[in-house]
Amino acid sequence: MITFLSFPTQEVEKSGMLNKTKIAEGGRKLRKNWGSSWVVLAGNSLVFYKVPPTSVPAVWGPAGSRPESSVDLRGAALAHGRHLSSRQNVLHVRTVPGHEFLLQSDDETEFRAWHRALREVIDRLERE
Ligand code: I3S
Repeated sequence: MITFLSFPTQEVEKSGMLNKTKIAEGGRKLRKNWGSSWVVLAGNSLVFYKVPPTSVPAVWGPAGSRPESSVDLRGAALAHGRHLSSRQNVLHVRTVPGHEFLLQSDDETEFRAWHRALREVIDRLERE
């Protein structure tokens, strides 16, 4: 929880609504269960909230709300997920502990922006 408390001081690279499903946990394949989340990319993490914030500008999750989950992007692999889903505009993220998930947006511009932002953060973390 201490980690979460420090998040709001970090610069948010990108946030927005995305469809998400986890497809593996610690290397073990999971059945897909697509759902939408408010996603925040900041520091070395991708943080997921159940619902978007109500404040403007909308950046972090709702005031005082806890994230649903978060992932550490250090050492993560990012790829297009076209071979893993019939949906359009899917990204595949695999973390070092072997957790894998898909992120999807029906909006292609938004998908490209997420792809670019995630690529930049993962590459930066690799150089640190
Ligand atoms: O890659 P899959 O396993 O065929 O993914 C689809 C299934 O998970 C399906 O659920 P059930 O097989 O449990 O009924 C989901 O409803 C689909 O959304 C999954 O495919 P997409 O292509 O949407 O990721």
